[in-house]
Amino acid sequence: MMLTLYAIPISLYCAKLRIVLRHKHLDWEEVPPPGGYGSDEYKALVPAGSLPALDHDGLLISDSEAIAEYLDEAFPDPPMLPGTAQDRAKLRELSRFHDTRLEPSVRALFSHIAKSKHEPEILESNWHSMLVRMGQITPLLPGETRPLTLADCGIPITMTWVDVLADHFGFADPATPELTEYLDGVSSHDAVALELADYTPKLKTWLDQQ
Ligand SMILES: N[C@@H](CCC(=O)N[C@@H](CS)C(=O)NCC(=O)O)C(=O)O
Repeated sequence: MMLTLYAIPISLYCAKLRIVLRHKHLDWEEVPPPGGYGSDEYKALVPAGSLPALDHDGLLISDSEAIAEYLDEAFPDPPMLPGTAQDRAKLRELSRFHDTRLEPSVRALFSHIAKSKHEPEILESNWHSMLVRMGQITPLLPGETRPLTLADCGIPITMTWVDVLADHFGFADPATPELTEYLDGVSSHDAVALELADYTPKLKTWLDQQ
């Protein structure tokens, strides 16, 4: 059995998937996209050219959420979408909100990293849009600590970006008490703690180089 993850170290959605792989105690090989990020060679494998993608014994899957759900079905122990149909629907709601709303609002800040001083008004406006999304995700968060689920793998990585970007742009740390409590809870899982310990210094080094 062979799991190959097409990834680059700094990619947020690749880090999300490493949390799933770690939590399921799976061995995987990580390789950069053949031909480089955005290459035609990689687009022959993944038409959108997006990262991550997973090759499981010849089955190639892209999109982190499709991959995460596949891993949960192919390697069900421990289950990461547990409970009733209702419980799973709420977990998917949180996970999709992260992928389609919160993370893109953070991604919209990336273009300011190298030129933050040149467009302060647009930066402020994008930062505000991100704060709105953070406010909207808060009521979707579980109020109590629970086993790690698929919905808990992207949020700690995105919030690590928010943390280092706040520092980079000189904004106050925007995490709400509810988000902080939630992040403390998910970080108590080894898979999250190990990934954050590996990922955060790499992210900071990358940011310092921009
Ligand atoms: N919804 C996709 C988004 C993946 C994504 O945006 N990946 C970034 C790297 S973190 C990327 O590949 N961006 C370049 C592109 O989409 O062409 C997923 O969950 O896999």
